[in-house]
Amino acid sequence: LASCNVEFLNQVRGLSALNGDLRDLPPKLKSYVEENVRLCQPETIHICDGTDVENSKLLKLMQQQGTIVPLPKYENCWLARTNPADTARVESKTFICTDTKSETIPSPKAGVKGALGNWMSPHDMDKAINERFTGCMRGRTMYIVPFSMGPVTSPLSKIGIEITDSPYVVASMRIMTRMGLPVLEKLLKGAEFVKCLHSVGTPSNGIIENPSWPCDPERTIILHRPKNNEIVSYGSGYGGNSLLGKKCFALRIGSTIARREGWLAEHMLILGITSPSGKKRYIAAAFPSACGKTNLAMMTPSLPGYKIECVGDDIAWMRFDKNGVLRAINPENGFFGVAPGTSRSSNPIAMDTIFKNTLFTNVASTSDGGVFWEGMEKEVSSNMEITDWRGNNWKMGQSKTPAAHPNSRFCTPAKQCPIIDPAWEHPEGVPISAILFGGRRPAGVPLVYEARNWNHGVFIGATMRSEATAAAEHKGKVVMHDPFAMRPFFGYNFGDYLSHWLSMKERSDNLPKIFHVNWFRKDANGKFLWPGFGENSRVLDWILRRLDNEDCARDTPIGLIPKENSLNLEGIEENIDVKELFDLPKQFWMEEVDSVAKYFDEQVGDDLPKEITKQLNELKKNVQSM
Ligand code: GTP
Ligand code: SPV
Ligand code: MN
Repeated sequence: LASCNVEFLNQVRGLSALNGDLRDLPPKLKSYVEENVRLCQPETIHICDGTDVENSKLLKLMQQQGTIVPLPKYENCWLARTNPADTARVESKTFICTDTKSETIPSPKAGVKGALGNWMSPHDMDKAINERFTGCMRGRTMYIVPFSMGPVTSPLSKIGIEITDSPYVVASMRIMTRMGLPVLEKLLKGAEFVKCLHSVGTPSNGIIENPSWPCDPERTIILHRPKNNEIVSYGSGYGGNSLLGKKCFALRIGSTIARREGWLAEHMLILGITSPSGKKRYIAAAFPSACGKTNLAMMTPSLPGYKIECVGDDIAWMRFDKNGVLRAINPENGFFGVAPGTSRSSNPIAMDTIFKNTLFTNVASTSDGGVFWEGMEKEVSSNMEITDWRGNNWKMGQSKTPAAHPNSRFCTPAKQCPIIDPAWEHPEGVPISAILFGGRRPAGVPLVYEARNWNHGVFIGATMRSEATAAAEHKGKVVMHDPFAMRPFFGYNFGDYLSHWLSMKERSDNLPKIFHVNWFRKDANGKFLWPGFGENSRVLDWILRRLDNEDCARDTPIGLIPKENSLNLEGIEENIDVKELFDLPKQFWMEEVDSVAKYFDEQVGDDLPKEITKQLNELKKNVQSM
């Protein structure tokens, strides 16, 4: 098979009959496929059309292979249990390849490990690919997945081709992107595409320990070559490592395209909010992984008269239109959401979305054919038998390990969301009035504050920090710097990224206002000071009033916070310690400024735009005079 080529496969194995005809592919796509058939040497090829028939076949195949089991309690729902070594993104094995290192990352200070991405030379990337991909699909089917990020008809959308040997990836891409024939048609008309090559791999000793979830954790690698609009991912079948439209394309390659074309590709939810007076606005918000985007995007407001509608929960592509209005599309077609913590009380809208046509990964299962995870304790009867994410018996209140993996997820079609925004697929995108930054800050950072202007807002995004979560391989709850919630997703040098954000100011007289929020501040006993979830509508209410220029803010050293009694707390059940929620401890902020200064100095150095240094000096001066 070493010498196999597309024509050969096509003719000898009757692949055109199997699914699609390779000879009909547009020339560029055909040569991309041929090249990778030669490299990966698959047994067969399958061009995905995205139809129900195709999907059913794939689901059946995955059941036979043991990759998924049905969840008969619901309609068309499935559970995949991964190899326990393949449960989250692997940031340390993720690289951007450019001719020079400085295109990818700022130079960290001597002796300091860079924390703003990993660079690889073109030579090393080619080597890494050849070492891993040569013959890696022997005995397997190679799926050709044409997909669109964004509605197929939107001028803001972009096309990708994912070549993969994982039916799980195909089924997931069908949910997360627009996949199949309409995209092929667009390609036939000459559309460009981002090249995405993926294999779950085979360990170098040839032994696949867990045949229902093949992977190669030791050699896993996620590579991006922005110059060629090219992504190559090996060894993992999980989430952001393998569904290449998501973080790899929409954020890492996306941000490099956005920089070239003058727009923004961001790790942000998009929501529509209608106030009691009937005025509707859209807000985009960047929180790091597992810090509340899906929950805010689908929030059920506790404040009477408010309505939230969801455009997207993870990624926003935004550009200023000719009138200077920032317009955003959600490039995705589904939600790949964190399961634990999702419940009728925290996120009823998600619960009303996910129990049909959903692929669950690494959640626990119940003896009546349903799912279970931490947070669902009140939603299963106590005599239910539970099997944990690893497939072992699990007893509520007795087992020491969690039933569901902390990064277990649901993969579900966005259109099923009962509050999906009527404009969520509008080709021109929705107009953004405010941008929120936020993270998990157990101490010192108030519930909400407003940037004084665009540059200050960019500074606030640049100085974001958050506790580590289970979405990647970081251990413990250490507070990490995570600028713009993009630290794992920058496609190019963070200093240049900041300049790009600062330059947006020239594109509009009508810039969105920028805010910082923190739902996660804790009291001395480690209890959250703010109830969060639906109560976050009270913060959005204040933000909307600020957009209407209501005089409800007062200046502080760090920005504008609500004037006394201006945050609407009417009818809230919990006792809220407003004073502590908005307290600005001088010692904390002195340390914060030092930590940010050290981070910029060690990690960004000369690549830090002067304006950001200016903002930092200003903050320092303000904090010293506290
Ligand atoms: P990614 O999909 O990884 O990008 O995560 P995300 O930003 O969409 O986070 P998500 O909304 O899934 O929330 C992650 C976790 O934070 C869940 O366990 C939620 O229950 C919890 N969470 C979300 N919002 C709040 C909140 O307002 N308060 C508190 N205390 N927890 C929250
Ligand atoms: C995140 O980690 O921010 C996610 C999940 O949204 S993944 O698709 O794995 O990146
Ligand atoms: Mn995310």
